[in-house]
Amino acid sequence: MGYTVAIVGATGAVGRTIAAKLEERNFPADRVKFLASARSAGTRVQFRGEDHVVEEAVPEQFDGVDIAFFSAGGGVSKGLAPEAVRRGATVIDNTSAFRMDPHTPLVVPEVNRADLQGHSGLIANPNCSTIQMVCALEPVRKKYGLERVIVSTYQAVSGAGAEAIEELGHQGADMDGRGKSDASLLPVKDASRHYPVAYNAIPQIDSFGKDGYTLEEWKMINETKKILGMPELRVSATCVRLPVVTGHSESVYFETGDPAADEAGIRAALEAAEGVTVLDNPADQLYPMPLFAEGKDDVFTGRLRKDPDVPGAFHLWVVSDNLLKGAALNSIQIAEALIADGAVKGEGADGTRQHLDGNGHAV
Ligand code: A2P
Ligand code: 11C
Repeated sequence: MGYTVAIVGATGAVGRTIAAKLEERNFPADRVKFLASARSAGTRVQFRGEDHVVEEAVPEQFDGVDIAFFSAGGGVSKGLAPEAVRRGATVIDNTSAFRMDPHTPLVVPEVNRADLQGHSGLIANPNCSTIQMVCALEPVRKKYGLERVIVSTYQAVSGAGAEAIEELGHQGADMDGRGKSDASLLPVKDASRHYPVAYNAIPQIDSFGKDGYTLEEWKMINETKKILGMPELRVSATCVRLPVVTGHSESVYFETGDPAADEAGIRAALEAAEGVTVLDNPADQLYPMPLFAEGKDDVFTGRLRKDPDVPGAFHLWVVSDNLLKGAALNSIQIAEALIADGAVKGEGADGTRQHLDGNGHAV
């Protein structure tokens, strides 16, 4: 018997990608519920060749749901994810709501799958820019160690949702309006100033803290330490939004602490890593670019070179589709790992499943 799955935020950039990926990967779902806000209840989405009606995400929707993918913003997750868990669902949350909660595993399966063990129904999917970076760093860490990371990102607008993709489209259509186009969304929807992203680079993703870092930068710092299980790791980030639709790029400087580490060894570690592709041939102008990573599952790495001054330190260019490995794909891989490990909540060894309604009664 397959699973009953819910997608919360099914009309959004990530939610739609989750549905497409579930279909492509033949995910063992008997039924998929498409949930969003009351605004889009009644609209339709296509899945497995059929029309499905979008319904409002309310607690009762989770009765009988085995696996729920949340991607509708932190506020929705904070309100509804615990409800879904209480009713017996295993929640994979793509927002930042629970990521740093010490009781919530924050998982990239290729890196820290073991952290899924003993979960209590809620698993957090990391931030997109963090995921692709740790996929590239973990093989290096395993082989040579890791002491310090300094990253600058070049992030696509789809990270800010479907509306941001639309806004870039309007801005980009108007060549003469360069820099003057209407902007109402970036860098942060409810901020007092907005800037066009077309023909621009905005060094602000999410709000600023008092320390001058943005929340996106802190996500990269804190999530990286948690996923790698290295609270002592020195990490710093500068996050920038570019007029790219999909695919985040990152310039990653890392210090292994091992003066014997060399380019060939790092390249071999990356080449052997699951989900990582090395595309690195400067003589042939081969390196990763977001336009060509879009729609692909892997994390692409290239431009590997030794730091000229610091022994055991390197620079690497890392690109991945932020809606796939950065969000939908990683979430589905978490679900697949849970299924493979028999760790979907409420599932007995005999394949039976237990769900409760809002009153704690079996359904
Ligand atoms: P809706 O289409 O009804 O607004 P994106 O990240 O691309 O902007 O998408 C956000 C997703 O989160 C959309 O599917 C959106 O649905 C959904 N969403 C936003 N607010 C809520 C809410 N209060 N309850 C449930 N879903 C929500
Ligand atoms: C962006 N990385 O590209 C952000 C989106 O999962 O915490 C981050 C949302 C999240 O805008």
